[in-house]
Amino acid sequence: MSLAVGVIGAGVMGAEHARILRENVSGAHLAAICDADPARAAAAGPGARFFADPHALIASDAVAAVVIASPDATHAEFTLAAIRLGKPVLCEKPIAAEAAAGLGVVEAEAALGRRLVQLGFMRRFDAAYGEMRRARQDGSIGAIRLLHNIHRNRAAPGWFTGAMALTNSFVHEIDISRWLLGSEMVAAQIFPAAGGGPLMIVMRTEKGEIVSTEVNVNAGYGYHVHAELVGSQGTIEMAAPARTLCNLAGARSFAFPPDWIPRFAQAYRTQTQAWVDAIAAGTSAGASAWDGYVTTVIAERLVAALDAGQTVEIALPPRPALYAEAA
Ligand code: ISE
Repeated sequence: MSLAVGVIGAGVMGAEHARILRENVSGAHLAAICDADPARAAAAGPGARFFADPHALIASDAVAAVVIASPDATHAEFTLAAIRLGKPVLCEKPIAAEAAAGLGVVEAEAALGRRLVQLGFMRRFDAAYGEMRRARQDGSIGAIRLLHNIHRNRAAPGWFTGAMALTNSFVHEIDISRWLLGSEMVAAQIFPAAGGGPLMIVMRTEKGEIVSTEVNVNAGYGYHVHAELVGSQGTIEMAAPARTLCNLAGARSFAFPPDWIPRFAQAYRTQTQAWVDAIAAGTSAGASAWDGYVTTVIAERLVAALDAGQTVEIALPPRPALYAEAA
């Protein structure tokens, strides 16, 4: 039986989720779509049932599972509504705009005793990150010492506030670094460059690994994500983010994509398929609500530390048994 999915939000990510459900996923279909703008919703979900009210979509009998791709501040509210109705959710990151709201989601799911929430940390489904994680697991580059991350966006949209470089962008590196290393972060320090950005963040893990990240939301030239894992015997890093090279006018070059969708197209598709398959199998996949909460706690602590430049110690509440396995 095909899973009837309702998508909340028809902006850049909502439209992409709707397209993936219509074109790239087996075992599920786009049943409903919700957006404040009916024309935008119709363009993203031709033939899907339109809802103006997200809560009506979540409650509808025509919807068995929900993708949340609305503005960050609404994620926790809609996820909680789905948990109350026992409906599985694929929620775009972050889990919430504030850590306290993220904890509310974790507590609701832990009280239910069953994982219904998958966080949209799609990088876990990216082939390059997967190879890097396997290199750590099989010990091929020796003991892991460092991880260097680069996260550059071409240009931040007008509505992107300063704190969102941490709460909306850097949460990806928090999650992927925990997942790559299999370690929890225990301390972090942030250094804004002159003028307020780019940001340089250094984190330390419980095992003493160091994670450096440049977050640059206005890099100018394109979308560019890079990572290099440094071990005691060697390193493993991402290759150029391109399938082809162009030889022209005395130079060899490749193009950077304008945003994250082309770079992570395969990861988004694999993520959605894993979500659908896990629902059918009664299991769970990808990042959990707990993983989402942890990233939001760290991002929030760093927002508070931005001006002070102090080292932030990271303290988390006990991990509920539901999330016993490591990230
Ligand atoms: C955006 O919301 C995403 O999730 C992208 O993957 C990320 O690279 C970008 O910085 C975020 O703003």
